Amino acid sequence: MMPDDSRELFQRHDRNPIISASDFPHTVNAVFNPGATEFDGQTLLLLRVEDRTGSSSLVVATSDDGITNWRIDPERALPRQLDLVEEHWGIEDPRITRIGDEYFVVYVGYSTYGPLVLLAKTRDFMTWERCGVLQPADDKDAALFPTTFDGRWALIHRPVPATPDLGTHVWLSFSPDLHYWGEPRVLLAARRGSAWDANKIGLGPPPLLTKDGWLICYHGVHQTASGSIYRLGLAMLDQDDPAKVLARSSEWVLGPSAPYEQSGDVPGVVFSCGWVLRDDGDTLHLYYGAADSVVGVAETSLAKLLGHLETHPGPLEPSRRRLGDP
Ligand code: BMA
Repeated sequence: MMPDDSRELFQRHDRNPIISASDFPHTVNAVFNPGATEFDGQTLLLLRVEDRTGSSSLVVATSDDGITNWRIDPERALPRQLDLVEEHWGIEDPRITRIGDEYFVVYVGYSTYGPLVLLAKTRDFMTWERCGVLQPADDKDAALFPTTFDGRWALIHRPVPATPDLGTHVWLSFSPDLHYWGEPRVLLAARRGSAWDANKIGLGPPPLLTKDGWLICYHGVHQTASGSIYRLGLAMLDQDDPAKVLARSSEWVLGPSAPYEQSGDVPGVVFSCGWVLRDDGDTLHLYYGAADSVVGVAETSLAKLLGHLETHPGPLEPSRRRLGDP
């Protein structure tokens, strides 16, 4: 690992991009936005693989060290099911939550009615049980917590409102049975004005339990004259009450700057659906899609991320104070 800039919280691996379309045995358009977990002593990525028709499926790749020698296993895939309206145009952006010895994969189904949130379960990434729709269209960027809260499961998700001028925000909903979802509320509101996370945000990887609470990584979509910039920032939720936001960083912590993040199908995008905390309890590998084309990995220290949230606190809610107010 060569530090690319020691002032940065995340260090990109010098082997980046670690997986590209050219690593596949057959022709594909792009490989990006993987879910990530540890499985059977290896790092397992569930890659979003976009074929040359334009549709995506989810394919497993594994590595002993989480950085090199990725083995792509097309046999271990969750293929989109063309005959399902919910998956007709593909399946995208999986987030993996391990609960007991099952892996709950929350992913986006590109349905004929728009993108929606789907759940599938597996024990081995070979055989899958599809569990249906968790949130109707338009909704994406969703993940489950690995534990219940007062007997209720919790899902972070990102519906797109009919009035996007008022912002596109991150929501939290609860369920007694992973089937019926309710108690929806805004968890993180998109900031306004010049902020890096103004107007449109969405969850990145699943929440990670730390000594300070649930660590959240989310993306902010910054509009510029030449398109959108997708960057990542941090927030912290209360361990017992995930609806309570304890901290939210004022600054983004990873943004597109490397050549493979700046050129591709969608230049200017870093988009993460998965991270893995290593056995030392501090080394964290963040896997991300770069420019909607390839997969990168960036390393950081969990202690540093928690420290950053303390030293760079942002307002939890937009300020409503007016000039002249006391
Ligand atoms: C989001 C999702 C991601 C994609 C990103 C940038 O809306 O569709 O899959 O990486 O846009 O294009």
